Amino acid sequence: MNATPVLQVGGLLPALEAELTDEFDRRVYDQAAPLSPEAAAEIRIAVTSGRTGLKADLIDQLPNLELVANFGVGYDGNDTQALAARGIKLTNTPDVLNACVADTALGLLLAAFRQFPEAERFTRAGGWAEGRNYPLTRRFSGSTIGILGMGRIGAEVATRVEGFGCEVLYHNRRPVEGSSAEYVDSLVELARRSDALVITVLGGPSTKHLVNAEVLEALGPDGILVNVARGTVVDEQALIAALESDALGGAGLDVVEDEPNVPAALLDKPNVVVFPHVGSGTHETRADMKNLVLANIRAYLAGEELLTPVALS
Ligand code: 8YV
Repeated sequence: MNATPVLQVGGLLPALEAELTDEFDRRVYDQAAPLSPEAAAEIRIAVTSGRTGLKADLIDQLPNLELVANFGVGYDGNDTQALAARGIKLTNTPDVLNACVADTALGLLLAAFRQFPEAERFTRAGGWAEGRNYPLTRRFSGSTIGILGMGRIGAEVATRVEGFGCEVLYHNRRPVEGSSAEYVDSLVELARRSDALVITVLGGPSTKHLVNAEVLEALGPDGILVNVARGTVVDEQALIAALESDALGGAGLDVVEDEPNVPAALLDKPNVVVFPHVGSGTHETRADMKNLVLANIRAYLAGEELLTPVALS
């Protein structure tokens, strides 16, 4: 029996590419050499990552596309309207990465409140050996943490910061049943009441620039912004302006708007910490994500229910 063709769109985890090659007929989409109509017609299944995705022009070229398996919980790189219009199914990789992304949020909170990366650079640069003290920073334990997006990852962040004696508030479109954290129905109000605002909402058009100048102003000169979601959620120019005018206390970012290009204005500040989008980047979690992508494809081909379908409206 011939292996099922699977179209890879964008770079993937090497282990996932290897398993796609072993188990399926992996074909790599090359934007510079578009598929012939014959080759395009053979594709029922595509695999991509959250940040690359399938855009409408590619979806249009694939008349028999039935399933897009997305490596990542965020699927904002895909044109979901174009997929929904054709009834094409989409899967993502939720839950398996919650712990690592929440750990990353914790790392950024501690790094930004305490300026740990800058303090370490100070040691390496000889500042300590020269007899100088590193400037005092801000206490994280016991602070008030506002979570924008109390979903699965937000809930894991809440559990962790509670262990540090923090009070947790959150804002969502609707209150979350069973959450012990306090719901705040306005994002500006959440920012005003929080020492740090942690972003864990999905990316995409519905959350674009949700964290704008007004929200940053409400967070205030001692406030810290942490983003482990998507760079698009934050108005980056407003963030830079707030940092430059000391209207915001600091930021810890795992994501920026135009990855991997980090604005120079974010890199030269001791109170800003930028990670290279490593939220889910551990061997264990990436292996779990890979296995979930493959399990969804296998389930689809076996005519079984998808494990983690995305509800497309
Ligand atoms: C990955 C992510 O870095 O799950 C997501 O939405 O952003 C990350 O886990 C990404 O999908 C891999 O390219």
